[in-house]
Amino acid sequence: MTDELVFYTHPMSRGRIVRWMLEEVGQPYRTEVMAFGPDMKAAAYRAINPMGKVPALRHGDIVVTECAAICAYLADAFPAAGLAPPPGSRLRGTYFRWLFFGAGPVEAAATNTALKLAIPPEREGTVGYGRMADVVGMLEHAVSGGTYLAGDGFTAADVYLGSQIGWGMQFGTIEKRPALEAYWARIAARPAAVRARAIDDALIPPPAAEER
Ligand SMILES: N[C@@H](CCC(=O)N[C@@H](CS)C(=O)NCC(=O)O)C(=O)O
Repeated sequence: MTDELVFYTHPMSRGRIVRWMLEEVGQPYRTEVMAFGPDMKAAAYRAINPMGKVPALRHGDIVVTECAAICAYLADAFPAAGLAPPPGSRLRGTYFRWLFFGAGPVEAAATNTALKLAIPPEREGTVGYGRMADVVGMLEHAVSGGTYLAGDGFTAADVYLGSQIGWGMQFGTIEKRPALEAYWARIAARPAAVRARAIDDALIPPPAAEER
């Protein structure tokens, strides 16, 4: 077993969140770019992620999938980067709150909005996110408590939920609000975020290479 970090991604995917996190962590990693379509669904890659989706991270013989889990894992695996409140800190409650709010309600609400799947008002009590207006209100609440989501320090929760806020506003799945825009402008300017965007932008294949 080695301790190598291998990052499976596509430059136009949620893998951009993990790239940002890896750049924040600052440890060496190797990127495996997976083409959408048959390669991603082939047995070789399903041995890494049976879902046949990106991103995935392999750290030695451990595989982590799911953007939020990968971000949280990296923060814990490399504590010197200071990307999570330390174990025992009550701020971990806030940190987990926003990580999981992103992975559950925000992800579902944004996907349903993108697909124009409307929740009938009488079923909002059944749906985990209730209604989009409340999700956006909650996001405003999350970014309004301080500079970052979990106290004064930037954490993996900012990488993950921040990415959903920023890209959600960009793609029109999350309504723009001044507090959300100000928060996104603040975190998207971080050197690691800028570096990550540049790396992924350079990896975007020309259209013909993606046609199958
Ligand atoms: N819940 C997963 C979502 C992963 C996902 O849906 N990835 C998309 C790209 S953003 C994908 O791999 N799509 C290709 C496919 O399903 O064939 C996460 O948060 O990591």
